[in-house]
Amino acid sequence: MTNRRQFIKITALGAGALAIGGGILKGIQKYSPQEGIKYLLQGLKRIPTYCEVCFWKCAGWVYKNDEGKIWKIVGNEEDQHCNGRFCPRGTGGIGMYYDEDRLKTPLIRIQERGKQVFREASWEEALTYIANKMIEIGSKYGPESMALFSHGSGSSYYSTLFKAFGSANIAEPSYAQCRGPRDEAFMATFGEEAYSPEITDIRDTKCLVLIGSHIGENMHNGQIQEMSDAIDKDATIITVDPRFSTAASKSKYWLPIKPSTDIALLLTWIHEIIYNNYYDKDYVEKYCIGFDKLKEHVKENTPEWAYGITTIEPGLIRKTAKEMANASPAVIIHPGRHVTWYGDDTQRIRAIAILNALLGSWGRRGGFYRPSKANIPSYALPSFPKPAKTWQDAFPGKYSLASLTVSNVLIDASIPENNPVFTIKGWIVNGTNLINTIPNQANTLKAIQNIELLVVIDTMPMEITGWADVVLPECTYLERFDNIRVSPHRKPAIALRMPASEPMYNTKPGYWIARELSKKLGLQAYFPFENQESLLDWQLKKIGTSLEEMSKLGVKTYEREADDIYITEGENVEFPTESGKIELYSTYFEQSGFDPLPLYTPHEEPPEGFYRLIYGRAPMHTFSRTANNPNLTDIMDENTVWVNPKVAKEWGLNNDQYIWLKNQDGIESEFPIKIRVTERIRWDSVYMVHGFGHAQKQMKRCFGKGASDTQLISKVLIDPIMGGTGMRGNFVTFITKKTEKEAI
Ligand SMILES: Nc1nc2c(c(=O)[nH]1)N[C@H]1C(S)=C(S)[C@@H](COP(=O)(O)OP(=O)(O)OC[C@H]3O[C@@H](n4cnc5c(=O)[nH]c(N)nc54)[C@H](O)[C@@H]3O)O[C@H]1N2
Ligand SMILES: Nc1nc2c(c(=O)[nH]1)N[C@H]1C(S)=C(S)[C@@H](COP(=O)(O)OP(=O)(O)OC[C@H]3O[C@@H](n4cnc5c(=O)[nH]c(N)nc54)[C@H](O)[C@@H]3O)O[C@H]1N2
Ligand code: SF4
Ligand SMILES: [Mo]
Repeated sequence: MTNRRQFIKITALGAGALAIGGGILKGIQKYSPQEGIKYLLQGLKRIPTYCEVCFWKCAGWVYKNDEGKIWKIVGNEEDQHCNGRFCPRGTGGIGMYYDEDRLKTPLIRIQERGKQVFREASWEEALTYIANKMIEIGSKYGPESMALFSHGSGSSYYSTLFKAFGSANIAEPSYAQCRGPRDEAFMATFGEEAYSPEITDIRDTKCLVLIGSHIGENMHNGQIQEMSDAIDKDATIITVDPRFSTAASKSKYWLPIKPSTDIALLLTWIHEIIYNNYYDKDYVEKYCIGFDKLKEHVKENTPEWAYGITTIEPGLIRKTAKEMANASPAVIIHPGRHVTWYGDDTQRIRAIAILNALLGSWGRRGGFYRPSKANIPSYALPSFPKPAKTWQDAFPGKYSLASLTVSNVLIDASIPENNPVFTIKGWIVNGTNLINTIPNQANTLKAIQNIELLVVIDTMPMEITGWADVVLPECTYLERFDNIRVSPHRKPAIALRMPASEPMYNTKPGYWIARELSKKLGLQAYFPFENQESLLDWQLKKIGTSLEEMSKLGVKTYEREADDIYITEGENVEFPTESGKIELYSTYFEQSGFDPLPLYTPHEEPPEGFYRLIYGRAPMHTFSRTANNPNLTDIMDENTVWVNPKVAKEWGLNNDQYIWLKNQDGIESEFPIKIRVTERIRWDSVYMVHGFGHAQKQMKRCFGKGASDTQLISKVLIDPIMGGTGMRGNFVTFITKKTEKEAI
C-alpha cells in the first residue's frame, strides 16, 4: 500500500527541506528561554498562537491588558482555518490558563495506585524517578514494553523520545477512537485520506450530505463558516441523523434514520445513482475500477428494501439521490470525523467514498479539493534503534490494515491474562484523559492495575492523573512554544505559537519536559536544540523567514506551486492506490481477507425497556478538556439526556427531572443527569453530550455535573479491519429513584 502521506502536494519553500548534521547547529543563534522570550515580546501588541482547545488549530492573537495580563484571544485574519474568527471555545481558551484548579507542580504517588495520595516533588526528582523506572522496565522486559498515549501538540516530542528509547508503541485516540476508519476507507478507495482540516470544498458545493456529522454542534470552525456560506448560496443540505441536530435544522432534507442502519441507506443511494444512470460516466470510466462488480453488488438494494431497515420513506431516498445527482460533481457526501460507531465503520465510510467517486466529486470544485502543505525542514538525528516488537506483534493477525497504532491494543497488551506475545509494562500518557476517552473503563482500569509505571502529563487534575505514579504539570498552550503548524489546506501555510506569558506555577512546556527526560535517559542526542525557540528559528530561517518575523505575522500563507487544486478536464491522474485508479471494488481489502465491497449486516436491537445510547458534541465544550473551564462552564455546566416525549410519557419522566441511567451490563451512571424531553430525538434512542460527569473532586466546577457517556459504554464493537472501537452498541434504561445511601 502506498504511504498514507504520499499523495499530498508538498510545497518546498525557500531553500527546501535540507537535513543538517549536528555540527552545523553550533553556529546558530541561541535564545536563552527567559531573555529570548522577553526579547521577542518587546513591542509586540499581540502575541501569535494557534488554538489547542480542539484540533482544528485555528491561528489567533493573544492580547494583554494594561497590567500585562492575558485578556482576550481573537482569530488571525490571514488564517485559512478560521478566517479571523474563533469559535466560543477558542475565545474561552484563556479559561484554561486562569483555571485555579490547574496542576501546579510535579506529584509523586505515595499510596496505593488510584487512592490519589501524592506528595509534591521537584522536576529533578520526578524526572529522575521516571527515567530510572523506564531504564528498569527497558532492561527487564525490553524497551518495547513502554507505551505512549498522546494527543495534541506535545505528541511529537514524546514520540521522538520513545523512538529513541526503542519503542514504536505510540498511539493517539484520534485514530482508533475517532478518524481511523474514515482515513483507511478513503485510502483504500482514493489512495489518500480525508485530512484535518477535511479537504471538503464546502464553500463551493451545491449539495452537502451529512451522515451523522453534526456540523454546528461539532464546531470545527472553517467548516461551519463554509457551510453557512454554502447555505447562503442555496446549496442543498441533506442530514441523516436519528436526532434533529443543528445541521438538520438548516437542511432541506432531514432523514431521521434508525441508528446503525446507515450502510443500508448508502447502498441504496449507490443503487439509485447507478441504475438511474445518475453517475458521472466520463469520470467513472476514466478514473475508477470495479464499476461492474459494484453494479451487480447493489442490484437488490432498492429504496423499498432500505425502507424496512432504515425507516426512511422510499420516495425520500429517491428524491435525495436525485438531488445529489443534480449537483454532481459539486456534491459532498461528508466523510465524517468521529466515525467509530458500530464496528463496521471502515465499510460504512467505504460506501461513502464510493458514492463520492460515482458522483465525480473527488478532486472537483465543490467536492473535495487537492490539499497543499508547507514543508518545514527537519534536522538529522542519530538513527532510531529498531524496536524488537511493535504493537502489531502483540496479537498477531489482528487489525492488519491499521496504518497507525491502535490504542486499545496497547491497553489489552498491558493485561497479562490476555496472553499478548509481549506485555506492556509502563505508560506515558500525555494530553489524553484515557479513562473517559477509551470505552470499557473497567478494561482500562484493569490494565492500569497491571503496569509498573504510569506517568501522566496534563494541565488539569483529570481522572487519568488520579491513577498516575508521577504527574507532570504542563503549562497551557498560552505559555509555550510548540511546533510550527503546517496543516494541509487550499494554500500551503505556516502558523506560529509562542508564549503570551511565562508558565504559571511550577509548570513547564512539553518540549522542555521531553528534552530533560532525554538527558536522564542518555538520549540527549535526539534533542540537539537547547530550547524550542532555537529550533523554530533555525527552521524558519531555512524557509526564508524567522522567529522574529513570524512573531509579528503569526501566519504566513504561500501560493501553491502549481494551479492544481482541482482535476482539470481530461487530466490523466494516477491515484496512489495499488491499481492507480479509484477503487470502487477494493482489491486491497480483498487480498487482506475483507469484503471488497461494503455489505449491510443488521446490528443488535435494544432490549425491552432500553434505548440506544448515542452521544455527540456541544458547541461550547471539547470533550473533557473544557469541562472545568471557568469561561465555558458559565455557558454550560452539565449535560442532559434527550428523551422522546412518547418515551417520557411511558416512564412518567418530566423535563429537568434528574434521573440515573443504567446500561445493558448493569452499570449505573455515577451521577444523576437532567431529562430533556424533546421531539428532536427518535423514540428508540437517547442522546447526551460527551465530556461530562467528572468524578475528580479537584476539578471543583465540573465535579459530579451531568453523566459520563463513557462510563455507560462498556460494550465495544471493534472494527476487524483497523481496530476502531465502535461505541454505539450500548443501551440504557432509566432509574428514577435511588435510596438515600445510593444517591450521592
Ligand atoms: N465516550 C466517548 N468517548 C470518546 C468520544 C466520544 O464522543 N464519546 N470521542 C472520541 C474522539 S472523537 C476523540 S478525538 C477522543 C479525544 O480524546 P482526548 O483528547 O483524550 O479528550 P479529552 O477528554 O479532552 O482529554 C484531553 C486531556 O488533555 C489534557 N490537556 C489539555 N490541554 C493540554 C496540554 O496543553 N498539554 C497536556 N499535556 N495536556 C492537556 C486535558 O486536561 C485532558 O486531560 O475521545 C474519543 N472518545
Ligand atoms: N464543539 C465541539 N466540536 C467538536 C469537538 C468537540 O469536542 N466539541 N470535537 C471534534 C472532534 S475530535 C470530532 S472527531 C468531531 C466529531 O463530530 P462528528 O464527526 O460531526 O460527529 P459524531 O460525533 O460522529 O456524531 C454525532 C452525531 O451522530 C448522530 N448519530 C448517532 N448515531 C447515529 C447513527 O447510527 N447514524 C447516523 N447517521 N447518525 C448517528 C448523533 O445524533 C449526533 O448528531 O467533532 C469535532 N468538533
Ligand atoms: S474550532 Fe474553536 S476550539 Fe477549535 S481550534 Fe478553532 S477556535 Fe479553537
Ligand atoms: Mo475526534
